[in-house]
Amino acid sequence: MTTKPVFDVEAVRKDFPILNREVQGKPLVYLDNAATSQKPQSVIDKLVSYYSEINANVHRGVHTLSQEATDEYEGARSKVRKLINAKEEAEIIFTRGTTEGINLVAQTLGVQRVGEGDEVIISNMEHHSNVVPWQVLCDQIGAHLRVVPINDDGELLMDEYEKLLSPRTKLVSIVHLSNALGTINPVKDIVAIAHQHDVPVLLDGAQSAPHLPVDVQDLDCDFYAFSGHKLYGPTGIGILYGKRELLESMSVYQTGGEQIKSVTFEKTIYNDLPYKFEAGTPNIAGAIGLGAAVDYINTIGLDRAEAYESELLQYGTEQLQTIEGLKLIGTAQHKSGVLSFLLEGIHPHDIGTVLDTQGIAIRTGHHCTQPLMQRFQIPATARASLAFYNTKAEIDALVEGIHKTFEVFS
Ligand code: C6P
Repeated sequence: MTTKPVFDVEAVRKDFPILNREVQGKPLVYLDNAATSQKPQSVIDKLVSYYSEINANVHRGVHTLSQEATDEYEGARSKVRKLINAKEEAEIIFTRGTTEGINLVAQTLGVQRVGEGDEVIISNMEHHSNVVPWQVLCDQIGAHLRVVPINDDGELLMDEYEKLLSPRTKLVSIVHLSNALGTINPVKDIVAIAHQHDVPVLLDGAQSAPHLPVDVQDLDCDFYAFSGHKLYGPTGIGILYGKRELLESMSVYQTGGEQIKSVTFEKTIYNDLPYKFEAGTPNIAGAIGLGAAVDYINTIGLDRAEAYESELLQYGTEQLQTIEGLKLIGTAQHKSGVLSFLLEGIHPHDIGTVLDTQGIAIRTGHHCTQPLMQRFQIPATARASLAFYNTKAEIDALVEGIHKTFEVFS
């Protein structure tokens, strides 16, 4: 008989120094992980050791420091490749984050593939970072955005998606895990259906990379973009995965040092992948810190983290549902750790303010998904978002904080 592996959350919490601090005289309850996650000591130490022992520019120097920095930087690329099971390091491009990855694809492949009167498909639950770059592209070219609708639980209407695909469709870009609802979309099916029409698919992995094991070859997506800072790594670093043949066919995004092979005043020959898309001195420390975050995640195991987070989500959902006057927004069958809610008669910003007095950090607002808020005819929600270092006791604190909020406004 095999026993279920126990997830030792108290041991995990010791790896995150910030979780020891107090806010407004109360122990910090950090439930804003979808905005950015906290960093383990190993990532913090890696950043300090990079700057105190190695700091040098990469791919440029023959001196020892530059070579060490290059080895660490390229080592991080390799760790990310393994994490998402890309075929080769050449398919892993360092960016500033999800937003930059999507803009990169829109302004390269998008400009090349999408013509006047063509269509780009997104969904009603996209983050602004997966709306605006496509809107800009469509405006530039005279193309049109098509939007997959969702039901009241916050699930994509897959029949409508299939109906939207036509010979005019040139790209599909869909979020894997919704930051505002927690919905996990059936992205493997979305990709397979688009491919029947020879349409490439970009997946916005900002929220899925930190919470679900991701295998880009299994998903068969053409692009997958995510951010280091939500994956327990530093800010200002992210990843765009792309299939080699597409990346090779794409024009350049930014130009300058690093991304060239040779330059004369008459002609420039661009560098090979992935450097073709990494113009200028990159965020070396950020990439190396992200590599350390991947090492850390591997010690936890994303599959174990996912199982634990889904147990927390179930507990949190049950607890919140017991509160009279609370309405959950985002009740998909297939969900990850996001609890978006409304309290009758209280503006979400006021909920956030009262919870902060209790040391509880949540996000309130439209979560950069205004079209989604319009779909639900609400201005904002209060959102608690979970990570594997959260506990049931913290959910209990949230529930208590919500009761307190009702008291304050009664
Ligand atoms: N969502 C949130 O609180 P950047 O800013 O580039 O790291 O990530 C943008 C982004 C793109 N897609 C999704 C699904 C996201 O959730 C985010 C970031 C944060 O929900 C900040 S708005």
